[in-house]
Amino acid sequence: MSKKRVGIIGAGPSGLAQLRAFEAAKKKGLDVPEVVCFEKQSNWGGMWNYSWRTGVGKYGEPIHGSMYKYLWSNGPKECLEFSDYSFDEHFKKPISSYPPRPVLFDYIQGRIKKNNVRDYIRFDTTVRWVNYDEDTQKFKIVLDNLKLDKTYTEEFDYLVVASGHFSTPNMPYFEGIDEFPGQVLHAHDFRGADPYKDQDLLIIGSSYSAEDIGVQCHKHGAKSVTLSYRSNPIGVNWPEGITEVPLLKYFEGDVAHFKDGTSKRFDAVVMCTGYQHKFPFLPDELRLKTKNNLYPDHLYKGIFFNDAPNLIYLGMQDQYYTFNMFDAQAWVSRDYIMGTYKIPAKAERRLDINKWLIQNEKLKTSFDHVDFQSDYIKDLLSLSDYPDFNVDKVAEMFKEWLKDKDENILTYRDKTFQSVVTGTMAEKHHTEWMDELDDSKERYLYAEDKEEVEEDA
Ligand code: FAD
Ligand code: NA7
Repeated sequence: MSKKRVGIIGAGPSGLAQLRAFEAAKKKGLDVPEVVCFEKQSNWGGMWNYSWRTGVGKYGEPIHGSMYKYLWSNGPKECLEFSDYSFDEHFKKPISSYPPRPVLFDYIQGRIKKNNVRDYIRFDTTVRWVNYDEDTQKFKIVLDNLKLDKTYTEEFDYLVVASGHFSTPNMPYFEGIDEFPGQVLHAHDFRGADPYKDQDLLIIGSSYSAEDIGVQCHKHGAKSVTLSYRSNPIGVNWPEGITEVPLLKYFEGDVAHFKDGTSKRFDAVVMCTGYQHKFPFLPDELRLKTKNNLYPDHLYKGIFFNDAPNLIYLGMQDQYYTFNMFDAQAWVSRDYIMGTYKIPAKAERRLDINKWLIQNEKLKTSFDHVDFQSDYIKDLLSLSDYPDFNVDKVAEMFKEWLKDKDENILTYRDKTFQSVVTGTMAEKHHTEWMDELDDSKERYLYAEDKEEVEEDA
């Protein structure tokens, strides 16, 4: 009998987790299916693979990356640590709790470089369209080899969608914006604070991107940062130079008028207004339709598409947990594909989904959100052999992190946490975050050693 075939769309942290899960089974001597991963970029890492480009890439595909220069982890690394590949194993020494992007990118790659995972990935390949044949229960996938400009088709028994959901901007309209003389862009196209030095910057939104881009621009020398919220302000203790105001109503030239009757002149506008879950390669009946939330409807165990469970979505939730959640999902997905984890009938799956949706509706505070996603992780961990980790302790760290941010948004990244995987306490970074303008891996990992060498010489 020929081997079952599994197609994975995307080689970001979620797709790589799926590949790693199969590798782990193979190492145990199990007979794994044939796995192929399609990645439209030329390298792996998804969001963590920084792109200086905006708009379209060298082959004319929409740019996936939304990350920017000077991006430091926005949560403690101890909350996302792989439980089968620790930070200690990778870096061979304790590091701080909030590393910059290149350091986390290095960590993600360390685990997969140990295996031959790269051989399973077809880079520069976009998944253009998917057809599902109900009779044969096979997915027919139309692929574009971007380098060769060749279109071809392949068939799979299972399809894992790991294409991310922080890439297609949600871009609202505000009256008068068409006449605004300065730059207007979405966070997706923001590539770093440098252009906004000495500028008055308006940011729309009150979630992670608004907070992080606002604080980064403040740190790197913006004259003023004004954050405009629709529902709730971020409400932390803002330093002088950052203010929060209610929603923008309209522009008059370069002057923005807000709902509370106040107004101010701006040089540039960054829309930190979130992203759309967008799957242009999936037909209507297979497409996940959801907003950014902690439990998207139609996904059993947060991953199996209820109408066709051989279609598996990874990482589609709003995220407190990231890398370790993708892992926990990928291990369950693998066991389903390999037949060692059975799912119940559709109606029973619907009841389970409803149970989570009802709980999700009841959540009020950020602490509730953390507890909810922690419960979800525990549920996943109970279903596979992904190495257990102390989820309650991680939930506590998330709550500490939320409190730290409330207290001082400029210094929370100087705090340290203890790993639940190794017990190692993080080191303080050699430079306080507000004074550290260089986010390179070399400076982060070796600057201190270098200074010592220079002093000794
Ligand atoms: P992605 O990383 O988005 O990867 C999806 C992959 O799919 C990409 O490589 C893409 O090219 C590929 N793809 C998409 N469509 C196709 C197609 N049709 N064909 C082939 N390939 C395709 N998380 C944290 O834990 N800490 C942080 O500090 C943090 N900061 C963030 C900052 C920003 C600005 C953003 C946008 C996100 C941040 N995140 C952070 C969350 C981040 O999204 C996750 O850490 C992680 O990257 C999600 O992994 P993923 O594999 O699900 O998706
Ligand atoms: P989020 O977390 O989805 O937040 C989107 C924000 O945009 C949120 O504050 C919304 O306000 C706001 N929004 C959405 N539409 C509008 C309109 N029309 N007008 C004003 N404000 C609006 O996205 P982020 O980009 O912050 O974070 C996504 C990921 O990127 C995250 O994982 C980070 O790690 C980085 P609301 O509260 O709904 O009123």
